[in-house]
Amino acid sequence: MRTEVAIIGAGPAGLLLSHLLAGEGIDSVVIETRSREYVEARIRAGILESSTVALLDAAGLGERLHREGLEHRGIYLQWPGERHHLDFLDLAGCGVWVYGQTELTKDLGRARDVAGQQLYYGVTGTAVHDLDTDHPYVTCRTADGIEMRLDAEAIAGCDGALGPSRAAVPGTAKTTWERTYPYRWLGILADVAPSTDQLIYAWHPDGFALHSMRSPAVSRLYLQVEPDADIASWPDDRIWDALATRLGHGQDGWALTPGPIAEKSILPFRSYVMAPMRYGRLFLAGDAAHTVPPTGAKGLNLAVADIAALAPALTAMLRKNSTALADAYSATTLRRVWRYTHFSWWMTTMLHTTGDPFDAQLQLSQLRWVATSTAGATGLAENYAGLPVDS
Ligand code: RFL
Ligand code: PHB
Repeated sequence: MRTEVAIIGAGPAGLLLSHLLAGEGIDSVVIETRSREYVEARIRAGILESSTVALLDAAGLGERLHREGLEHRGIYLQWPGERHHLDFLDLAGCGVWVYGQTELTKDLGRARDVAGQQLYYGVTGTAVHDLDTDHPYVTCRTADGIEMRLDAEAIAGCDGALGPSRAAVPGTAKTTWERTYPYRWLGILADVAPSTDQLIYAWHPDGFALHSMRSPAVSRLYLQVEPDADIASWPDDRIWDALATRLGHGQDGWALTPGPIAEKSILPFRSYVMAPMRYGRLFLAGDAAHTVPPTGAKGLNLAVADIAALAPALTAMLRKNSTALADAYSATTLRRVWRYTHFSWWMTTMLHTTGDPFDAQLQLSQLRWVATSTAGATGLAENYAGLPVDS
């Protein structure tokens, strides 16, 4: 089979790329190792920056998001005895949107169906070939067991942190940076109305906690846990007790309402960047090229920002025979990647306890400054609510 762009991965990055390319009349084929049901049900990100929403609007993908998403002015930052509101709209001129990655993935999938996109779910054995030539190709086995060879002008590696694209770039052609953290998150989805109108990020001596949400009826909450924590040692009652303590149940009349837990899991937690984000005719985007810890709510937004740069670069390369944007893609994109890698690391190290009493005092001092100084609060707001997509 022949196409113009072979896209590996039907996560937000891969689906959005196929959508934007189709808008330019460029043909693509998307291959995905998981089933469509799995991809659309996978609970992950929940926060979209204004620039992400603006891009989705411009691409005709924002209708349900505006109808069902929740627009938030800011967040609460708290530590024992104190809760401060940071108003992003006042501080940085824009807010954020709560809209689950599951919903965005479904919207993208529907839009691709309407356009007649070729999407192959359930493929196995994906491999990329001849990347340093003008005729790269991808091979895999389809869900029906048919061996497929996909010849393309370019390959987009949108296959996340565990996909084959990263590994296909030879060690001599890339530099990687990595940071692991001595903790993980236990995340729950609960069928109960959120106990807050905006997200609460809480520092606590027992560990960090986050109160997020998905809708007026569904809450999403997280707890910092030991890196080797076992989900079996966290029965529902223990989770709700820890959340109540860390989020300040009873403080100034605030109450956390528990409810039935629909899903719980322990999440990976690390920073990773690979550069350049291109090798020959293979272009990497989203989690395939970089991973951030979720404390800054940046992963999905970064994936969208990568695609906002990659789609015009591939269009210019394939339609105008101009490689300037494609040649600049990695350097341009990595500026934002490093900004958000730093921001995610900064939020993470400010909010998670390490057991070291000196660290705790520094964190509390930093939190007080961020919450009470306009300069401090504006720095957090600009990074969290989002820098312009081309910065
Ligand atoms: P994805 O979503 O991982 O999609 C990659 C796809 O590639 C497929 N794949 C393959 N396909 C074909 N052949 C192969 N050999 C393949 N190997 C893998 C995979 O099955 C998958 O479908 O990457 P993409 O598109 O780059 O999107 C990135 C985002 O998913 C990710 O950054 C965010 O979810 C991160 N993230 C958050 N980001 C935010 O912006 N805001 C948040 O609030 C936020 N919260 C989160 C998060 C990530 C989390 N987890 C689980 C890591 C909360 C959590 C808990
Ligand atoms: C989420 O709602 O899943 C979420 C929100 C904010 C974060 C991380 C995850 O920083």
